[in-house]
Amino acid sequence: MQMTKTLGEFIIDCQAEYPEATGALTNIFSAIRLAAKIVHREINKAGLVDITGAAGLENVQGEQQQKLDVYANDKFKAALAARGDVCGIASEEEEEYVYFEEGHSPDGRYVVLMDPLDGSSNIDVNVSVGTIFSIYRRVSPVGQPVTAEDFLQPGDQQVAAGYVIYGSSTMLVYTTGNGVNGFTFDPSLGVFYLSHPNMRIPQEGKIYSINEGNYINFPAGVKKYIKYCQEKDAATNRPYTSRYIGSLVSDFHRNMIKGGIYLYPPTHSHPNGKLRLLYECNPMAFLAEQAGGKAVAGPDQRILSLQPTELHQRVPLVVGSTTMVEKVESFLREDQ
Ligand code: AHM
Ligand code: MG
Repeated sequence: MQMTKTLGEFIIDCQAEYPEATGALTNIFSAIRLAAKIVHREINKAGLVDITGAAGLENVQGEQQQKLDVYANDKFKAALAARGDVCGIASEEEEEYVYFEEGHSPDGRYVVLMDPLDGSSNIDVNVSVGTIFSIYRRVSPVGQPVTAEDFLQPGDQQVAAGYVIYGSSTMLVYTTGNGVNGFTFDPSLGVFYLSHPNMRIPQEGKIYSINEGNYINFPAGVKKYIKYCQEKDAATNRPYTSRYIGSLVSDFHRNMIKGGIYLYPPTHSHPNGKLRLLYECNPMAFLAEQAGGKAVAGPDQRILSLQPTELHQRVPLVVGSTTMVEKVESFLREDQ
């Protein structure tokens, strides 16, 4: 495929379709794009950390090394604070939400929620990780400090969401509620190119992704679904293939392209599931729906309709190809 349109050009083209647009979202995407490039650069030399100094130590330049998830958090936070359009952020790396004080962006109309480096335990073994982000219009008055309500909005209020996958190549995939588009980074030029226009998740897939080590504690409906995936049935193309990277962004990205399902059900150690509603499940659910897929926390519990109550709230997640998600729902319903 010929790659001609850059992310910057694409965003400007989209903005031109909305004469009332103020350019705020364009600025926010510029910040995300910049931080993604910086994190990409750092991740790509992560293997050198033993040579240049591990986290908490000084590297050969005498600089303090940071853990990469803290590093990513700092870079995304700084990039977003530097634009006048974001008044606060919430992050997996921050206990409380962060208000961008006077001198930064108190007049911004948007808040950003993020997991700056999801799947970061994979870094040590050279496996793909990602950044997940979610953007809302604030509901409190502009010019005032942000409030918890600005962050605790249901996912169907998201203005935009996306992820960056730092994989065999780095990609940025996002939606503003008008389909999903993917951009691949050319590191030699420092530019993201539109490589995956109008991404659609196949209605039906044959990949299932779940941490089967937790099998004993799964709800009965999930156990039945796993057995269903493993049964032989030519008509439905079973048995399915099991693929689990343990990095939500990577598992989701593969399933979106090939068709498949990702599940993180309640477990013994995580009775509400492990993943966070606000900056993991909601953005992925928005992307899934925009690509023609589905995301639920349980039978008939659409992720995007859930009313959040806490910043770091966890919920079960079933996301991916619509037919597969509906099959899981039907198994779970039988056991209600
Ligand atoms: P993290 O945000 O602490 O990295 O945790 C989220 C990650 C997801 O990327 C991944 O799908 C999941 O945790 C894997 O969990 P587990 O190791 O329990 O299967
Ligand atoms: Mg995470």
